Order: sequence, then structure tokens, then C-alpha cells
Amino acid sequence: MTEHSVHRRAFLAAAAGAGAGLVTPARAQTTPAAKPDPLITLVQPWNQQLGDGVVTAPYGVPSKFEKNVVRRDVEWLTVRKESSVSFTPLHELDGVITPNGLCFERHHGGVAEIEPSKHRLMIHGLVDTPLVFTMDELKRMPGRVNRAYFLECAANSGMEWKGAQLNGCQFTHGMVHNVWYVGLPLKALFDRAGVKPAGKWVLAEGADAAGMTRSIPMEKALNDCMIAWNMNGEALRPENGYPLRLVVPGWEGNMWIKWLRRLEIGDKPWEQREETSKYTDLMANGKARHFTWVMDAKSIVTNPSPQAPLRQKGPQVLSGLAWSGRGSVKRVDVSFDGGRNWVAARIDGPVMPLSFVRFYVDFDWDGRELLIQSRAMDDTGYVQPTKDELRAVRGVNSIYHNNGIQTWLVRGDGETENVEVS
Ligand SMILES: Nc1nc2c(c(=O)[nH]1)N[C@H]1C(S)=C(S)[C@@H](COP(=O)(O)O)O[C@H]1N2
Ligand SMILES: [Mo]
Repeated sequence: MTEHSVHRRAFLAAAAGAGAGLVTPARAQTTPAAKPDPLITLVQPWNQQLGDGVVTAPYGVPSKFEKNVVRRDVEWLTVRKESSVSFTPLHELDGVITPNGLCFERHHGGVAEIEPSKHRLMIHGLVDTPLVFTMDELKRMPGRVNRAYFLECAANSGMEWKGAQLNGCQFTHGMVHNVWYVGLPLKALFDRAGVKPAGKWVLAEGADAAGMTRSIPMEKALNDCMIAWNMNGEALRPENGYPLRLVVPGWEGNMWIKWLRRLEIGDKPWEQREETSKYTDLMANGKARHFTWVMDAKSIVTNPSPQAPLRQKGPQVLSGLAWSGRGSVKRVDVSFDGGRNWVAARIDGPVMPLSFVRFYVDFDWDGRELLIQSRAMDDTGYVQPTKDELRAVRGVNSIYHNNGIQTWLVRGDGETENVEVS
């Protein structure tokens, strides 16, 4: 057995038996029922009486048996709920789209409740023609687009810099969602307003109590940024920016201004609070990195994970998500022994740039301890780093942009824990 040190907070343990070759790829799945299951012979109540008629719920809700599939928050993280975050239950989801009711939310001044008929979007500053749009006018503009993108808060995994902390991928990785947006490219709006040659930056402002503002370089704005009023086929939810939000594909979530009311064109960045005092990365030498917009490639095994342990031996489906703010995910590798040996995961479903990909590894589990990791690679050749590699460059003063490889320790009884190996 090779030595690993496994730690979670003060906890230290040897990863016994987590050597190579203990996990075998699943063969053709032959799991005949050992004995007949009596349930199949029972006539259940739902088989004997009529169910509810139509429109019992004008807006449908999940089965009552899915009541644990919910967003959660971490009480001690913030003083108030109005400036807090809820986390996507990644371990309860599959595929690549995050359902609207489960998308994590991050607010700095609570949820603005905006009456759409009273909402306006203004475009002004270094433009030929300043413009003010109603929602109806935006929805009648030509050039509408329909795109899926991930949104990751720069602070996702931020509590894990100093070591393994939170027990569940919902909490370590749940400040991310992947949604289909419908709206307009910023380029369509800016072409109409006519950006003056000196206009190199865009200030986006929210209509919430926080008045969230961020500076965005014009190149990015014209390349792929959009305003969106629709998520996953329906209107934005209030908590995600209803009636209008900015979409900044691949870049940190803080820039995706919700409740968008104003786009100002200028010749330099505005150096707002959220891009100076916050959302900068404090390095080991005490200096801070400014404007670290891109979310680098990252992946997470969502099952098994601490909130979704292994329940029995035998055939298993490991599942996870990968994304990159620089392009498309090209490959995902999975290790069962803390990063010594890797197998290529099977990516299934759409592979789109700046959007989630879903990966699977079918395997047989014989009850040994596992140290599960995943590692994403994108089409620029960038490889997701280990946490130690990240700390060697960044130190441990950071909060934001932690895309280090996550380790889950699966114990002999299947219970799964957030650990680090070194
Ligand atoms: N107007 C406004 N926009 C905002 C915020 C905010 O507080 N106010 N929070 C930002 C942050 S920090 C993140 S991570 C994303 C979260 O988007 P979501 O709530 O749709 O997940 O919105 C961003 N846009
Ligand atoms: Mo954020």
C-alpha cells in the first residue's frame, strides 16, 4: 500500500487500501434479482383509486417524495439572509441543466421585486444615441439568441482554501448553475446606440438595493455577452434577476448583473467596490490580483459525495459535472486512489462551450475505501490543478477562484467525506 495523508480539518487518517487496481470497470450489468421482490405482487393504493385531476397545481411542483431536493444555505456564513447565498443541490441533479427552482442565488441586497411594466434599460455614455428601452421593446428587437451557459460565483469553493471544510458538494461546489438563456446580444443594443470610438468599457448596474455595478471590457461585451429575460424556457425567476439580467459567459458570476437597469459606455473601468475591495485575489505577498474574470476549468464528482454516499456494493454509476470559462470541456479523468491512477470518464450529452458537461464512470465497488477525484481538461489544453498546485501559485489568502481538484473519501461502509490528500 502506498502512503497518503488524508485530512479534513484536524482529522488525519491513512487511506488504507486505496491503492491502484481495486476498482474495476463495470462489466455488462448482470444483476438478476436474487429473490422475487414481493412488492411487485402488491396492488398499491395508487393503483386502485383515481388520482388528482388536472390543474391541482397551476404551476407544477415536484413530488412530495423529493422534498429533500432543495437549495440550502450555511447559517454561519453571512450575518443576514439579504446578503447571502444559497447552494444548488448538485448531488440530487443529473444531466446538464439546473432547474430554475434549484439554481443557487446570491444577493447583496435581497431580491428586488420589479414590476416589468415599470422596468427600463438605459444605454448611455460614449454613444451616438442614448437609448431607454421598455421590456416590450427589447422583446421586439431583432437578433434574439438562445444559449446555455454556466454561471459560477467566484467564491464557489472559497471556504476550502485552508483545507477541507464543508461536507457535501452542494456546499463545496454549489455556487454554480447551468441554464438556457433567451435574450439579445449586447452587440445588437450597442449597434443601435452607436458606440463612439473611445468607448472601451461598459458599466452594468442593477436595480436592486445593492445597486450592483461592474465594469466589463468592450471586447467581451461585443463578443458574447447578452441580456436575458428568459431562463430554461420561462421568465427569469425574481431571485435570478427578473425581469432582465446580464449574461457574461465563462466569467465570474458577480459580473452577471441581475435586475439590469443601466449600461454605460466609458473609456476606462470604473473601479467599483465589487472589483476592488471585493472580487480581487489576495496573493501570499499581500498584493491583490485585479480583474480575474475568467472561471478556469473545474469539475466535481456529484455522486458519490458526502450527501450521496454509496449504499451497497456492486455496480455503481459515478457521476459528475465539468465546465470551463475558456471554452469547451475536452476530457474528464477520474481517480479512485487519490490521483495516482486515472481513467477517462464517459462524457454524455451536449458538449458546448462555457456550459456544463455531464460525465459518468460505471464501476464495481467491492467495499474498499476510495479516494475519488475528477480532473477536467478544456480545449485550450488547460488542466484543472490540484489544490496544492493552486496554493503554490496563489497562497492561502484567497477567497475567489478556487478550482482545485476535490477529493471524496468513501469509507468501507460507503459513508463519504470531504478530505484532502497530499
Ligand atoms: N444586481 C445584482 N446583480 C448580481 C448580484 C447582486 O447582488 N445584485 N449578485 C452577483 C453575484 S455575486 C453572483 S454570483 C450572481 C448570482 O446569480 P444567481 O443569483 O442567479 O445565481 O449574480 C450577480 N449579480
Ligand atoms: Mo458571486
